[in-house]
Amino acid sequence: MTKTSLHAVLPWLVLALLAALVLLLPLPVAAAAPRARRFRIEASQFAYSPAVLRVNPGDQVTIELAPQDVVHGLSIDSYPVDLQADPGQVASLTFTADRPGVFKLRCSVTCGNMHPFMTGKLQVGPPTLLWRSLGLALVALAAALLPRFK
Ligand SMILES: [Cu+2]
Repeated sequence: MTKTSLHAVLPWLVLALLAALVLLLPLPVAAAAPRARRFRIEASQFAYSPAVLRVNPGDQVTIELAPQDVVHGLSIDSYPVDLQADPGQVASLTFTADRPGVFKLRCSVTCGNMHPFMTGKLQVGPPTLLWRSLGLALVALAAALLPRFK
């Protein structure tokens, strides 16, 4: 390999290495001690309030479902959570958030015509996918700018 071709290839190698690092490197997660978290979720046609629950992996999460108008339910994908309550009543349940990721909250009672859109989300741990996509976008930007600096 001549000196000039190495000079041309090297920046791309560095970028490829950076991209691999962004994808594979474990993120420095602040190791928070598991805590007890309690969420009172008010449900009404056709939304939850709050609709987004953020917890750390290992947290003991208690959910209180409090329907405001008609009977509503709440289930969480991949978690053994399924609550139902009448308006004015509260149903609650505690579970351990032992799976990191983002999981959908769904109403498990047909509560009206917009019922399928009654959703929310449980985010367990930091949004690593978001950070990795941002990192990749930066590497792609660097790659796009690279030829200009020759
Ligand atoms: Cu509902």
